[in-house]
Amino acid sequence: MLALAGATPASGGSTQAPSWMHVNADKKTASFDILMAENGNNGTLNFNGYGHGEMTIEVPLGWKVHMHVINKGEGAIPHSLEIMTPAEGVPQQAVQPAFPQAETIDLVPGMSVGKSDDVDFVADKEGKFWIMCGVPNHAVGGMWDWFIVSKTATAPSVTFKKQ
Ligand SMILES: [Cu+2]
Repeated sequence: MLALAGATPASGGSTQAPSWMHVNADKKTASFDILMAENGNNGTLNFNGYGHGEMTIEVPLGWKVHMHVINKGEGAIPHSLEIMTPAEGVPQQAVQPAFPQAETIDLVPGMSVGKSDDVDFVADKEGKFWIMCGVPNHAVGGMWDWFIVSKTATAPSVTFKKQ
């Protein structure tokens, strides 16, 4: 059972450098603090408050990506995070990550409330990817956002689109 996902990332949205993004241009490293279930948005199925593709994180091709991922726990259920290659629809649960190591621990059962993990990978292929929760039915429920690796971007950025 697949759910339809938005076909394109946020465009015409508001591009920002949020406080939870840290950039080291010399080391070509982009760091992001990701709070899973940060608040009640989308029934708590969100990353930093965003789901259903409302948030787009973009990094330049070849940069190192560090994500400090915490289950903030609004809703008091487990969550996880992975970067995946978009498919026809959002998958029911975790699939093979798009980049080696681009996944948290407890990918399918989810990390319990308060648990954190560090995800490190190299954004070594261009394209549009999804940030999604691997816990069954969460991505289908909207717990997914965009992750773009761009050959033309010169710095990391985050774009928000309210739907
Ligand atoms: Cu989840």
